[in-house]
Amino acid sequence: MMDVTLVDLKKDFPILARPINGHRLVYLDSAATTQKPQVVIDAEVDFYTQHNANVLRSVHTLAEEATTLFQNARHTVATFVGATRPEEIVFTRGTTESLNLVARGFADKFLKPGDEIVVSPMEHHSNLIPWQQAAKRTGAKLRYIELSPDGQITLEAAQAAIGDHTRMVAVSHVSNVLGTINPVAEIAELAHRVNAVLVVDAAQSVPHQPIDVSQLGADFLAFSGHKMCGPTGIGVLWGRYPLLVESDPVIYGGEMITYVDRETATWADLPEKFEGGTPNIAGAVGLAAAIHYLEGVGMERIQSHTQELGEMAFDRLQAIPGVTVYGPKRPHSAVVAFNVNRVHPHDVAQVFDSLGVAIRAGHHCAQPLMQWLGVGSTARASFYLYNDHQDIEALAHAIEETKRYFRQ
Ligand code: 7TS
Repeated sequence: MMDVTLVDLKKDFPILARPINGHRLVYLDSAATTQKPQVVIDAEVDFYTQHNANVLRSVHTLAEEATTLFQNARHTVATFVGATRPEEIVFTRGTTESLNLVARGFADKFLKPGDEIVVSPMEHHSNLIPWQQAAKRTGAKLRYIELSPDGQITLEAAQAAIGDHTRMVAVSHVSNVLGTINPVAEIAELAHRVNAVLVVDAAQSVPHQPIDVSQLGADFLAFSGHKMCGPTGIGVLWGRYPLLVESDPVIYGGEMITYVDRETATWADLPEKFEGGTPNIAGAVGLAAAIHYLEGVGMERIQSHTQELGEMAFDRLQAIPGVTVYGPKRPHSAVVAFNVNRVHPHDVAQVFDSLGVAIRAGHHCAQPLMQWLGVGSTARASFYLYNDHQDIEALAHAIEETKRYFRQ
């Protein structure tokens, strides 16, 4: 473990030293993408300056070095999430591509007319539209787990939605809007009781907490490198080995075959079957560097730090008159969605930006959730390991300034 307090970590992220509009940058948009520590930037630069070559193809020295680095990155990811074998790790562009891969490669083959896919209204569009489309293609039906008034999935609600016709359940581990932490292990039990397959969108959980796929009970798990200090354009699909073996490839081309003749082709073993074309090699190397960095800090420490920030921000904002905060009070992850009464969230974000405070405003790619909340959009502050209590004060100050600006 690194001998640093989490507050000192700001130094590891060069961009955080950049002033924005004459102010210290207070970066509160990590749920959209996290900043990158110097070690991750260096790992990518080192790859391109010292080892760059395509992977799994040529026998020259650089090609072998690049292949070793790429496969080492796969091992790093496998160990990080507790996969039983590295072949269970498929590199993708991100969570979105991972979930689409399951929908096309597995669900299309597995689902029959009348089968049910269970989702929740809090899903990011990435974990909803692929299932809407899979339902259209296969004749399956979508069924929703209804949320509790504060935006949680209760076991009773999950039980009411998961039944004899359920073949797949697709839920997020942590909501990117409400900050809800869903009871995935219990949902897994309900799904498995009826022989359904559980797909977990872990885009907002893998960056924040230790994950062991064998304990979580998921059958597929999707996440993105860029939300955990890694580069953009690299993500992961983990799947149980037999389910991946059963799944069809969805990208056809180079390096995903064993034999091709004029009419037919046969598929390579896992995971190459799913990785047609040249992969994001430098991205995988950068993701491995990010994982080593996070492990150096300690995932338990990151979890307690970012959850504390989320809960503290929730309480702080809820105490400000004229502010509405969404989602459960406890437990609450590192994401806090809110509205300032009678001020459009985009205007809120604009005032914040003038103060150097970066937040997101909009529907957060969760329009059915906005419909459930009865709002068009919200502002959202989200935290990561480099944020601290001062950043929450800056958030609260920016809200007061917004109210002053709009004369409330
Ligand atoms: N699922 C969840 C829960 C997410 O938060 C996101 C991205 C995705 C899937 C998609 O990830 P991608 O890497 O494939 O884009 N969420 C956000 C967000 O909240 N603001 O910007 C992106």
